[in-house]
Amino acid sequence: MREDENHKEYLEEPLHLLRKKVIPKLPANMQNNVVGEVERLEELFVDARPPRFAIVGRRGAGKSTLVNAIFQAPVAAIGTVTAETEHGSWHTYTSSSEKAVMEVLDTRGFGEGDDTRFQQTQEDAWASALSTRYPDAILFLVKAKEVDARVTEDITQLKELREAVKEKHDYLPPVIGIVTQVDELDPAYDTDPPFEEEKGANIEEASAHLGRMLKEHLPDIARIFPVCAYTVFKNGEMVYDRRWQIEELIDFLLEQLPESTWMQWARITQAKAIQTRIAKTIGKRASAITGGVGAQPIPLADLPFITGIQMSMIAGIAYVSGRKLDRKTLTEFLGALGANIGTAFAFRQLARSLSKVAFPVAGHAISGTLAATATWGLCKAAILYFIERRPAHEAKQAYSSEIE
Ligand SMILES: Nc1nc2c(ncn2[C@@H]2O[C@H](COP(=O)(O)OP(=O)(O)OP(=O)(O)O)[C@@H](O)[C@H]2O)c(=O)[nH]1
Ligand SMILES: [Mg+2]
Repeated sequence: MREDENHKEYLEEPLHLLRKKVIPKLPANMQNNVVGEVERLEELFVDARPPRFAIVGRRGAGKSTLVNAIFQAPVAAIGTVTAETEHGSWHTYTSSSEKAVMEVLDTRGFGEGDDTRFQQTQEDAWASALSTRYPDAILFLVKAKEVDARVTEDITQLKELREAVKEKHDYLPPVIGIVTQVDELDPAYDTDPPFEEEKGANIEEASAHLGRMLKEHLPDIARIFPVCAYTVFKNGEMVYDRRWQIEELIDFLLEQLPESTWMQWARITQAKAIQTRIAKTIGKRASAITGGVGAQPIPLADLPFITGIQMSMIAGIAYVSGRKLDRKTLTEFLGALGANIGTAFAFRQLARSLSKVAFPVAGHAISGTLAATATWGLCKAAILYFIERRPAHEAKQAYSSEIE
């Protein structure tokens, strides 16, 4: 797949080259620090995979609606990842542009007891659904108007699912309780967020109630979120938006997810705050690497490897913003900064020719401080350009003022 090849070329290879060519030459006492930072960037870039959730809740609880609200688009599950079982199977959700992917363990029949039409018991079904993968987190959805109806029975099943994950994968997924459809609570005339006053009080009461029930059985419950996920789409466009607390939920989920899923999460949610947060994380790590490598003067011959890390940082930030990983994306940005990138056509050549452009410094070597400063300046410029979608001259200005 083209996208995968580019992932290797732009995000993985520069780190690999640095490990192979530059790190072995560093003094032993510095190697550990730099390797540590490289590993942290590799977790984001090399181990990247889609986030996985178990979304559990009764029929009509609002599971599909929540997924749409997170994607800000009407997404349909396409295919199943593993063989469909009677109670649970993994579905892949993709945005229409197929730019972002999320995997969801759909637990049909949840809260409906053992249905005699099914051959498998709930436990067997989970065991087979969990044979290949596990959810990073479990979202437990309950309708606001039903928080006190038979929830205890559902919590028992929820615990079983969590234990099954623990048993099979030695991982105890965090559970987030989500009170859905809060707009349906009284008073009915108050239909538009932000829900305050009387409605706000009723929402708080419903959340507190679910919180108490859950804590009784799951003392380590991560958090309770009341949300409204209601949206209307026409021809793929959102024409009505009643979402409330979804951004807060998305933000909180980032912290529950492993870093290997962060880049996908940023693309799925298209939330600028999240994209910026992840871009800064990438930038800090890239700066630490380039600065660490250059704690003593960087020989000219090693400059392309430093530039390679900077380019992969820029590519990573562009990717997080929803852009493609390709040469066009990078050259567009470099052009905006006024870099003449000549005739280089492959990524590696690009780094080589850019190392002359990016550090127009006299002499035979540049310092690590300068390398780190330049990296951070490039990070700021890339955030402005790709995430904030500011014009080229503003990005250039941000870079210049950082290195002056
Ligand atoms: N007013 C309001 N309606 C909602 C909200 N979320 C979902 N709904 C409605 O509730 C109904 C059920 O929502 P779904 O998202 O289909 O529920 P589900 O859990 O996926 O249901 P199943 O797939 O059948 O198990 C739909 O008519 C939604 O439009 C909400 O926050 N507010
Ligand atoms: Mg559904």
